[in-house]
Amino acid sequence: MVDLQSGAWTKAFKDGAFVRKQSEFRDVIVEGGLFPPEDNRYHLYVSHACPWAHRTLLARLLLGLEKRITYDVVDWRMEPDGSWTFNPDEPGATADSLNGERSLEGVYNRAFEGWTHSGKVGTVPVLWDKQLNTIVNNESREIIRMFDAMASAGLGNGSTLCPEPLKADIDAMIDANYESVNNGVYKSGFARTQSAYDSAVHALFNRLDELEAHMEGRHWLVGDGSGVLTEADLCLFTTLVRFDLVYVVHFKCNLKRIIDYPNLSGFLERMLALPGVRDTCDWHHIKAHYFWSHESLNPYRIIPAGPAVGPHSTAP
Ligand SMILES: N[C@@H](CCC(=O)N[C@@H](CS)C(=O)NCC(=O)O)C(=O)O
Repeated sequence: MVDLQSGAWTKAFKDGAFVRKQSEFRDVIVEGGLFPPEDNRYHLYVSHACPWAHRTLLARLLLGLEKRITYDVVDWRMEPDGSWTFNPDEPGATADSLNGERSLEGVYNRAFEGWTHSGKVGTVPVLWDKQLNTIVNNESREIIRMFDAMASAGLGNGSTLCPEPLKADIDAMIDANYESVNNGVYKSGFARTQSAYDSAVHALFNRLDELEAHMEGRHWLVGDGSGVLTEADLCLFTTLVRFDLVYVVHFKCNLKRIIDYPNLSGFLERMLALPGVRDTCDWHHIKAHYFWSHESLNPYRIIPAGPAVGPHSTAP
């Protein structure tokens, strides 16, 4: 769909409500398949700003796959048409060390001839196969599940983020949070009618209220007792950790802040205390990206000073 404001392919809307595009590459890493679990075969393209891409870096870290899967990071500036570029001069970003492309679109073109002319825009994360030189998958939820399969195949640190007996509960929790929370912040922010905004923002806070109650006495979202760390926690974390920093102001998600929810704040702190997790959070990339990239929401690209409180309060 062509965006009538910019003339470019950007976002799809239905009755003023933002509709997220489906990911196009949906192959799987599986033993005996075209893409088997193998050391140093797969490469991630991520943005540190992006909550979906952040999930994949967290799974890579927590499953002990850092030495098995390489990655590159795009610049935090997303162009008005939704495209990403590589900029090794930008702190925290890299060149495309694998394919030498200047933009992520170039990577998509390598996997899908004519991508540029297809009217589509390449999203992050991208999981690339260095052997067959193509994209395996560009859907975060599926990528983290495949990383678990790689870890189970003996490439990881022996842990799992998706224990078989909890799989149904994990999927149900991820599903329950997807439309209302993960996508809900975008639906609130990109809404083009009052009613689209109202319904997104209330669904979002209703679900956050439910999650706050659910987390009473628990450490993690799923599992008996205080729960066990799973994919469901990663998927919620990457949205919540951006919430007070960006979504409250930029996406008008301002009925409450995460810091106003004691149990959800505790959950954030617990996630951030896991070894290496804080290092996956680039507050500057996150904040600068949103306030700079969505010109229609913030035409002068002014980056707000706050918040003065919260885990990211040391952000410049
Ligand atoms: N469903 C995808 C969503 C990925 C996504 O939308 N990524 C955003 C960055 S946060 C992107 O690359 N957007 C570029 C665009 O839509 O043009 C996933 O979970 O992996």
